[in-house]
Amino acid sequence: MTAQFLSEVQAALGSAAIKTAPADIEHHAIDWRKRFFGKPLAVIFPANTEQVAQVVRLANQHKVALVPQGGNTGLSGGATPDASGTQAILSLTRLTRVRHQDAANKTITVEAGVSLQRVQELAEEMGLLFPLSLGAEGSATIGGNLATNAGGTGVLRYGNARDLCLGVEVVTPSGEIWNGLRALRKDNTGYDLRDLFIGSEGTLGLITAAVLKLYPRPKGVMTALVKIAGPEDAFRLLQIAQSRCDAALTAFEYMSAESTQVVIDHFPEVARHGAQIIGGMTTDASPAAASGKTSARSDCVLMEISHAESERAATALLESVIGSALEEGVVLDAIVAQTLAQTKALWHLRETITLGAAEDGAQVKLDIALPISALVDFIDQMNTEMLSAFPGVRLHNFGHFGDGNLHYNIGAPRYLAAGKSPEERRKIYLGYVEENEQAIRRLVHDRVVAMNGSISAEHGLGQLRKNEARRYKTAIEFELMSKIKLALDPNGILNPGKVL
Ligand code: FAD
Ligand code: 2HG
Ligand code: ZN
Repeated sequence: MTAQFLSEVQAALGSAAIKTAPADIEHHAIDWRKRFFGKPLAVIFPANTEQVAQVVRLANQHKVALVPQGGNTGLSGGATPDASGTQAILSLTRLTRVRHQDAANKTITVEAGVSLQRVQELAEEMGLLFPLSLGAEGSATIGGNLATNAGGTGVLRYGNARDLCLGVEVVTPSGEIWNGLRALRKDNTGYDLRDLFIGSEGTLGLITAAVLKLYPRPKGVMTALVKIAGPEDAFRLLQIAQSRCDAALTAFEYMSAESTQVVIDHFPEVARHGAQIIGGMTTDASPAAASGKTSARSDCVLMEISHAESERAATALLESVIGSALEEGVVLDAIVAQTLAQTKALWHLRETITLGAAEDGAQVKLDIALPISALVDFIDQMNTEMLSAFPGVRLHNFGHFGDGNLHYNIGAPRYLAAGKSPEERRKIYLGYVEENEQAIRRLVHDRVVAMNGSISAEHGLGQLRKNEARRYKTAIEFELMSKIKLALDPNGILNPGKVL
């Protein structure tokens, strides 16, 4: 059955569109974090929407499951097949055409395999802004961004991927093509199918193209890295910034001292740019090390203010926020980026936390959302509870504080690997995480749900949180989701074993 499927796909798409050699497909079979290991039947690379539809029709005929994949940067194992050797990965990365650019309507229509970074560049060439922004934007695709309803660092002002999409083209699980590429900001003509597919993590349809919403480029964008005493001051700073700037506050990212420590440890040259604020530098590059001392580590906030009119206006706003916060004792110190290079360096520090953590070894990854008013209580209570239940663990808590979204990640106790080689350390940390992950997740998620929060703000359920969603979603919510899946994909062809 699977052999017949592959030979028919080959006849339809050509042999270059199918890869089966282990060396060619290995990096498609493992997720970015190297926590899920699949064994795909093949990786199929259709070149256009019609070919995607052909593959899906053949998959239905032969009852072969398809796992959609874009840049494979997802953090929940959604793009990784199971280990049965019967599921085929359907990569959308060859769908890279830019179909339409409409500066007057402020929209761009691109195919699913175009990288997020490319869309940002195209928008810039149009004199506009595509504000979705995340650390993996060089590899992540628009199809993957929409399928996961990605968040990132611009949500505070511009919303998540769903808010930035006006229309989609979708290949349904039965292999039909739905052209929903409407470039409209208002369209109340029945059920919102677009929003059904966005965030469905490849379980309801294959997104093959999308109309994306662009914005005017602000004339002034100013960034500051700010040292704070703890989460409560992050909250107070957010209130000050929002009351003074309203929508001009375009990013507000919190980083606990422990979260930037992995950047200090593994990418000291990146951490150096924020050393004055984050402290703790122990490398030769740091002023503290040069003076023979190690400074105390601090929590911090990366704050961005954008102004439609001018850089001067953005600077004035940022300085007024920092001035008030200093006066009220909310902020201990601040670096305001003076050049584009400094701005990039501060953002690079923030975006390197995930890479630093990966270099450090396994962590328990959490991606929670809470009402912003509950964040401080959550962090305070959770930190105490966590350290008492799992003594010595590292609280790598950071993220999109302004959206109420924290990556409340937990690292294995550092002492476990004291004096060990990096390879041994990674093995030890992985062992700790494997042993304690379920209990840690339960502890955090029980509290999050009790405080009316969400167990996934932006990374999705994939396979990582599938069972947890069952635990926390109400029976009716789960039943409605299952009915939708069954109605659209009765043969269970698309991404089985994910989400539901
Ligand atoms: P993949 O990983 O290939 O797939 C993700 C899911 O979407 C899978 O379920 C897959 O089956 C499905 N899928 C992919 N393409 C399609 C398609 N065309 N049609 C239907 N289904 C499809 N995420 C955030 O939200 N915010 C962040 O700030 C953020 N930062 C990150 C930083 C780093 C360093 C890394 C490694 C990841 C980060 N992520 C973040 C997670 C990830 O980048 C996003 O989830 C991204 O949207 C995934 O895009 P992708 O193309 O890599 O999708
Ligand atoms: C980010 O905000 C990403 O940088 C990744 O969502 C979060 O590493 C993580 O857990
Ligand atoms: Zn994030």
